[in-house]
Amino acid sequence: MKKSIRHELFERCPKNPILTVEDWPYPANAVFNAAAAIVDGETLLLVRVEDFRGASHLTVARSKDGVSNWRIDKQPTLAPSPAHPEEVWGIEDPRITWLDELKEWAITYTAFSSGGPLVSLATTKDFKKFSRLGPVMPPEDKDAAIFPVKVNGLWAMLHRPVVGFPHIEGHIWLSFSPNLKHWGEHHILLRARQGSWWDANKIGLSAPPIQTKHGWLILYHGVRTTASGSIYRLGLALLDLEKPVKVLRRSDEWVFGPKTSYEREGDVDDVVFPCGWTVRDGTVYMYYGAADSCIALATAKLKDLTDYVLACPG
Ligand code: M1P
Repeated sequence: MKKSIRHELFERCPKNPILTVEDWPYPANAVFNAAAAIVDGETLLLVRVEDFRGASHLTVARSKDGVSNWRIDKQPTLAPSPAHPEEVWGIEDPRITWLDELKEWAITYTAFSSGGPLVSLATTKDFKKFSRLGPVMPPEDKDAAIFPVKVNGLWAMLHRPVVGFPHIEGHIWLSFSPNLKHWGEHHILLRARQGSWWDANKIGLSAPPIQTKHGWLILYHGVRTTASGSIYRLGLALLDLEKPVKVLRRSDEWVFGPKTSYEREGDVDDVVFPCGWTVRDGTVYMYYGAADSCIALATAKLKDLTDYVLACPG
């Protein structure tokens, strides 16, 4: 039977995968799930690197065009700190946000503590020296990113706690803080759907929100459980610019999913997992971990994404 072909919003880079362990200056099992930002006119990826024990650390890779000629730090840029016991089993899946008010970058990441994965926060001005604020959400919580500007005088963070009752579920929450360290005013924002949906039971924020004139553009992953494992796919949503607790739109269909061999086969099959996207001249560069093994790139016009999400159900 012929499968129906539909228009895809994102176009895969012909050079995919753009970064693999073969490119790494030191031995590693996998490089994936990288945060992304434009720093000094270059693309900077903060890459999750998994070593041969299974623990992860973060390493910076820089490129002028965001596609090729990556310059990779010769050793881990941000490694788990013995002074931070919550990082005992590694640090994973960072997201980067520029906080103009503080003139520094905020990095949210998963710290794998002996009590489970939690959200930790660090700041940096140069991606060389980092100041840790420590855990900001207790386990199990992941997939966090900070908004670049305050909302009604407070910092805002999207994150994904997991609950185990009556069955395992993960929804995206929005919380607020006066100082980046202490978080409260927790709101459930985007619920995982149920039943046969592609984003049933567990979802999580992918890249940090992008500010557009129509609202905050949200990229999130949905996890579909099947007989042969999970499939990680991506959807879009739009939040109100002034009151991001209000979801204006949400895509019914996924907008990107595993298709190519590097997305379908790896340490964890059938995973596309972006932790960062950048915007250059109206084009969105989405950097994603493919099958928990390598890093790939797909691009889309920002206008196409906002047109699409504006046409989605309210
Ligand atoms: O293996 C797929 C992904 O699984 C986890 O994602 P989540 O908890 O959001 O479902 C993370 O371990 C992630 O790093 C990994 O890519």
